[in-house]
Amino acid sequence: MSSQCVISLIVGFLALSKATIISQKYTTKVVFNDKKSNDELVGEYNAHSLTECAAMCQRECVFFGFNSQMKKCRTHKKLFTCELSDEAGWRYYFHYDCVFSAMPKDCKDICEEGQTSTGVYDIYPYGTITSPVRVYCDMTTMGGGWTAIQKRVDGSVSFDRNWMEYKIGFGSPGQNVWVGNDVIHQLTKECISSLYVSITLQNGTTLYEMYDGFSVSNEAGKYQLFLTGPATGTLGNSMLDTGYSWRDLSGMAFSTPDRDNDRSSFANCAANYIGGWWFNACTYTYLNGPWSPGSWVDPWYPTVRNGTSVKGTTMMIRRN
Ligand SMILES: [Ca+2]
Repeated sequence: MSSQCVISLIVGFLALSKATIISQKYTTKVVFNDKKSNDELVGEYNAHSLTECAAMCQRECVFFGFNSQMKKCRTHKKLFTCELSDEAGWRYYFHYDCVFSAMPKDCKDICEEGQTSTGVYDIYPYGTITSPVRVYCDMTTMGGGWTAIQKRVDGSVSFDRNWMEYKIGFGSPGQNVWVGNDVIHQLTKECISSLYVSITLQNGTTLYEMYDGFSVSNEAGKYQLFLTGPATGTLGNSMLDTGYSWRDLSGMAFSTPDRDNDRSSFANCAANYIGGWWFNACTYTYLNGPWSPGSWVDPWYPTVRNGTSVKGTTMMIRRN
């Protein structure tokens, strides 16, 4: 079944207006007439009424069918089907709450659904089915459920980008990617997340640092970074505790070569460092630099100095 088909079904549902509410959670609006789907059937039960049937649509149930003649009720895990066949007497209904909760808003939700494979998934951070974001989910590191906001595997994608490109994101999930500042804000605006940063060196060694608190404000707030500890790991706490207040990054606005929001009155850090970041004046940590070791200024001072050949980087977040 095509994804377009899935979307048209769901959009059709979202377009339903003024359905009669049985209870807070259910609508009597008939969505399929004399149609049946056995896709992701949870179970078939006896039910005297539509209300009783609706009440059987609990966890994992996204839509349900009631046959008033047979007094039967079917509950289904998913509505992702277009392969419907005729079956007399059945009417199908959506379960409001579950339609929305069935859409994972981040990789943590996908992990909690039981997905254990690291890879690329669609998430719905905006809560609407029409605006999915394709992301890389790490399901193994530190318990899994991490949404990658930045990843680099080689130098094939330039991170020397302007404000708009960092806003909407660029690259390909699972390869080289910046997920986009709007998405990062959306993912962190309601719940504080943890941040996991890693740098893999040419010899295969991976160093990491994990921060307990990470969130980013909206565009009007210049995607200001809020970062708190405690920090643990092998890279060192260079984003926060540098020993120089003009290098610490918490509270910094995001800057790109075309938007100097940094704390240096004489330098344009993003232009000098060739990429976007939460520059202070300027920084001791910088994951978005030019791939060439000669041009990439201190990815993570003092652990990974400039001139170090980097094999890969990752920035991932997970709701606390
Ligand atoms: Ca400046």
